[in-house]
Amino acid sequence: MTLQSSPPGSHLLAKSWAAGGAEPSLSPAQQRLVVVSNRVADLTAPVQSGGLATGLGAAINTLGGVWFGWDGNRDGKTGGPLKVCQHGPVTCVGAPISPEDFSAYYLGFANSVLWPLFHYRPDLVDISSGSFDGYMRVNEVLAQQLFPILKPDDLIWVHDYHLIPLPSMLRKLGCRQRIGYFLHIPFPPPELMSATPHHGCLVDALLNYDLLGFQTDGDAENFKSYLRKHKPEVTISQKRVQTETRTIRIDRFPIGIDVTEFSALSRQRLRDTSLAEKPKNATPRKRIIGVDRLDYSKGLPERFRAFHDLLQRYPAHLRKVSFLQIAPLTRAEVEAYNDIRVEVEQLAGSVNGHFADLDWTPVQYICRPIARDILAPLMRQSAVGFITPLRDGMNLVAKEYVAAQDPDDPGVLVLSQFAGAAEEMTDALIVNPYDIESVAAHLDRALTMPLGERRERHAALLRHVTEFDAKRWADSFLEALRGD
Ligand code: GDG
Repeated sequence: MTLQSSPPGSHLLAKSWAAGGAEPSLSPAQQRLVVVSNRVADLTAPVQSGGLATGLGAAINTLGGVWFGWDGNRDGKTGGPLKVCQHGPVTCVGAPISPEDFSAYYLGFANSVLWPLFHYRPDLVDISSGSFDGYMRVNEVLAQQLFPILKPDDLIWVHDYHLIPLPSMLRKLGCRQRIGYFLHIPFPPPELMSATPHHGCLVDALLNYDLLGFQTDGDAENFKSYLRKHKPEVTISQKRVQTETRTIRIDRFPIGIDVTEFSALSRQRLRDTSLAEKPKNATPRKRIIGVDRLDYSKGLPERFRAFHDLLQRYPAHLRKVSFLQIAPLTRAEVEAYNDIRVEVEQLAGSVNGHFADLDWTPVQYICRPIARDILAPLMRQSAVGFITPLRDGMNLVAKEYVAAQDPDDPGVLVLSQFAGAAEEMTDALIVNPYDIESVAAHLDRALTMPLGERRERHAALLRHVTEFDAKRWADSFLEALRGD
């Protein structure tokens, strides 16, 4: 999910209660929101990163509620004592997971099977024995630990691919509350879904939810196509699926960002002068910026190749442009992530080796997280936001780049057609990331676009990002979950 600057879960250690012990004192609000995600968001962080924390933060702070998930530590005992911490009206509850279960559930089935398959990369799937069992076991224990905390009127909102089987386990325990699910990543077409081990069991589990939310219409359609092909017993209409026992609502809820917060952050002065300072007498250079977790789904090698092609075929940009790619490491224990790291480092080095001069380094590649209050002004200063994933559920960075721009002199967003965001952000320059020459041509167009066209495109994008922001995402999901 979204990246956090402090170790997730580290704030949960304030108090603990034994599993199965007395119920902790929770907010007295009538209908509480219970959010369940792989990790509990750090509600103590002064500025939350990403739409999940900001969107849900607003909703959960208004309704009051519980945020339940893994406590973020890797040396726990699955099923051991929960860690509880109160932040205003929100009770954060962290569950421990043992190193073996973490390996099977998180590194194994979630991130070596589901993540690559759902991002259309069956070639990167690594099915190790026991990973599915570990995935199911962790979901089962989480359900057992969550169930005693629930109140009859709770609204339960489960997030992402780590927790697909959770509702069937909760239902078995007797949970009758309304449960909604939001998938942050793409839902693949039926041919790929059916390549997922135990796909029938996973989809049966999804049919225990009351609401299934996807990022795009395409994802919701893929899910329904799978049902048409593999579950002929269910009745499917535009926004509903009827099983023998349940009516499930299906819809798209494109996630958004907190535009006001990010825009304000982008207007702050850069405090990291090493990134802001230009050498004396330097020619003014336009900056192209990319910000992504270092993940093979983000299309980084293709992006570096396109930048190389730009310099090769459009020499007018030589010495006048630089490309800053920020790509903090994630999931480093998964082999495919090491491979992509090596490849990206080689490509960054090769562009610089080819084109750099004593006073010009065309590529700046930073493989560590950069603080959010530096990231936002950097985006504002950049002439091009270069966001070209090979596949992405939504892509919040595309929305952050738009929010960060000066409306009087905005930069241009170059966006992959395979990001969920492309379904809505049609005023960006939409590119096919595999077509290197065409991406380079679009970069050239972005760098030379007249001010009038930049303003027009940006105004349309900003209107959209502002209307469909993080709060609207959370409010519309919860409204649908309540059945309003
Ligand atoms: C998943 C889906 C979907 C990145 N580097 C730094 C940093 N970030 C922040 C960005 C942005 C967030 O992390 C990344 O969000 P994305 O949406 O781009 O991507 P995923 O992490 O893959 O998220 C995705 C999302 O869930 C939400 O539903 O859009 O499709 O894959 O907020 O700014 N933040 C800081 N330093 C960094 O170096 N501070």
